[in-house]
Amino acid sequence: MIPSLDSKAIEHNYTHAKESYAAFAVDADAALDRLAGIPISINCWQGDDVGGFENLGGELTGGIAATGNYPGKARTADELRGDLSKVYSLLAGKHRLNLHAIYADFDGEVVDRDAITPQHFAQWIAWAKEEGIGLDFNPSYFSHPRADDGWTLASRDKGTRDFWVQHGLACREIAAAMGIALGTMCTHNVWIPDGEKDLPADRWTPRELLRESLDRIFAVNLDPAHVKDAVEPKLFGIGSEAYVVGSYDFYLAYAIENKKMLCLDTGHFHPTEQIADKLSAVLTFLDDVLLHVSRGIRWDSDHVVILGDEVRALAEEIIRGDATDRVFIGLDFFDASINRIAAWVIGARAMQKALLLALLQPTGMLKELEAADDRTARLAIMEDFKSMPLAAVWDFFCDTHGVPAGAAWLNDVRKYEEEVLSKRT
Ligand code: RNT
Ligand code: ZN
Repeated sequence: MIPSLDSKAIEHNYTHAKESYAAFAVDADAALDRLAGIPISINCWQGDDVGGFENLGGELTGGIAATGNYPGKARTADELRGDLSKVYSLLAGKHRLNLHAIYADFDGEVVDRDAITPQHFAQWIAWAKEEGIGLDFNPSYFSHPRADDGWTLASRDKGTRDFWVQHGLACREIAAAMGIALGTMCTHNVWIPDGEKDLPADRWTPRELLRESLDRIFAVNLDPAHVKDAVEPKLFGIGSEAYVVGSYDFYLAYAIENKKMLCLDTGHFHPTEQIADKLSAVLTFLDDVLLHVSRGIRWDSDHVVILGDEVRALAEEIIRGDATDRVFIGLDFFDASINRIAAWVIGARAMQKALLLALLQPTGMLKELEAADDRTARLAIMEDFKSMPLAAVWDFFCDTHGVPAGAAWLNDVRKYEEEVLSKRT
């Protein structure tokens, strides 16, 4: 059993921690109120290694990879929903679910990607209503015979492009239906794998084709209260090392010109490039941004998110820029080598902790020091706040929201593994 403090001890510790923060004019109660109101969109695809339920018999393609063979992955939509309910029960606050088109819940007849309708997501929508969570949505331009050569919206083949444009149109309708049914804006995020393994002779034509396909998909105006479109750039993928059609520059320009959201995935840039610095840059011109918080190790490996420098810097920028209503936070990782429920909980809690750390900083004081040219004190205080009693505040947050504090949530996950996951073969 993983130990944790009882509520009395947690409250006691919190009272003291609160005083430490108050000395710097940081209101810990207010920080917790704000934290509880920031939803994290949980990526459904961590639950089954980006498999989906179409049963096309193929493998995961598109230049992404889930490695590992930890037992117990979800085999059906019902199993995945069960697993996700467990996850939400271990997270403080109300969150969201990020679905991919390959998770359509076909009741009987399976249809191809260009023919999916909101009906195929009716069970997801009903379940989300019950859970009281919002949904986000992604078209799936991979793991499909029509994407086997690595080309979709930017394919030179008109038939292939038409098929995927149709998929895009279908997905926007589904996203809008989700937004309407649940009364909360659903993000619709376009990521395609199209690119070249080796030096292309023509970098221009595919980009013209992609622009044209995107224009066709976005031609229908939808109410932004229900759905907002995002485009997700990438530096490289497995098999598209030399050239990715939908690069950062391409999509940034497209998003600005077409008033779309930009989706920033922390694994999609040069390894030393930090996306925290990009928020204030792109949000000077764009209305909002979608995040795919991930963790790349040496490449876009999609490891489980942890409380590292990159995630902390990202949260700081969101809070310091007062941008919680302009930055939609989603997770994007898929690790098949550890318990998948635990992977979700670790990642989501790490994101929340990063936000809490940022909310507990004396941001006003730091900005004043900066304005007064006191960069010495700015650095000294920033550094000292790394070891302020975050854990005491975090435990209190969990405890008052009725979820296990510390790492004690793992006891629940182990029990679930024994009772549910281990029965899956
Ligand atoms: C791929 C992108 C994309 C996917 C998921 C499954 O590099 O990050 O967001 O990971 O949509
Ligand atoms: Zn992503």
